[in-house]
Amino acid sequence: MKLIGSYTSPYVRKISVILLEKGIAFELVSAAPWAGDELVAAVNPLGKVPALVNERGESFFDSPIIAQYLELTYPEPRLLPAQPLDALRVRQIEALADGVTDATMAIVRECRRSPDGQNEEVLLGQREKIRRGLDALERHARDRQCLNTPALTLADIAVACTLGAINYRRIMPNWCVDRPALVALVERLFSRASFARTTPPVAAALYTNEML
Ligand SMILES: N[C@@H](CCC(=O)N[C@@H](CS)C(=O)NCC(=O)O)C(=O)O
Repeated sequence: MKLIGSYTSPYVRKISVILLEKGIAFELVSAAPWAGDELVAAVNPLGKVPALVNERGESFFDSPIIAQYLELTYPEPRLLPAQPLDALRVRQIEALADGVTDATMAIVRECRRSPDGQNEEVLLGQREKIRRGLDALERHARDRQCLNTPALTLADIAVACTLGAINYRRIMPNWCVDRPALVALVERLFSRASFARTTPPVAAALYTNEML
């Protein structure tokens, strides 16, 4: 099993955490989508990471599809509830977390432009998505119905990777103000070996030209 990408990508980190939590052996094949890496295009025509290549050479992307593939092929430990509608609710939270990550990465990309070329409306619009998304996630973390449940789920993993990316890119340093349930959730998750082993390298943080 080969995972194409790097831990600077929160989507790649999400898949790595799932692989580690399920105890699946894999090789992380470092690839830079923004540098036009041919390997990325060869396994994903969209030229994005993560992509997962299984033992038969079959590739899967985007990260929600890879997560579903791993859940179907390696069911234990379960990261989704057995009841299909409950599983869908967990995946809805995954989609919300991924959407907040998308907004975070859009800000990183915008801030890589020269100050004159940056679009203030784009920055404000993306920040608003992050603010609303995190408020919704805080409510879910307090409800403990689909997120922050006793059993680790895909929702927990996706949310922690999103918050890890916001911290790493220093997009919204005060996100934790008034969001105590999310703070407690990430503190708990970041102490797990799967998260400790997938921490992104410090050098690539902030608005650099390193891959996203
Ligand atoms: N929805 C995708 C997002 C993947 C994504 O945007 N990955 C970034 C790296 S963080 C990428 O490869 N971007 C290259 C590009 O957009 O050309 C997923 O969940 O896998």
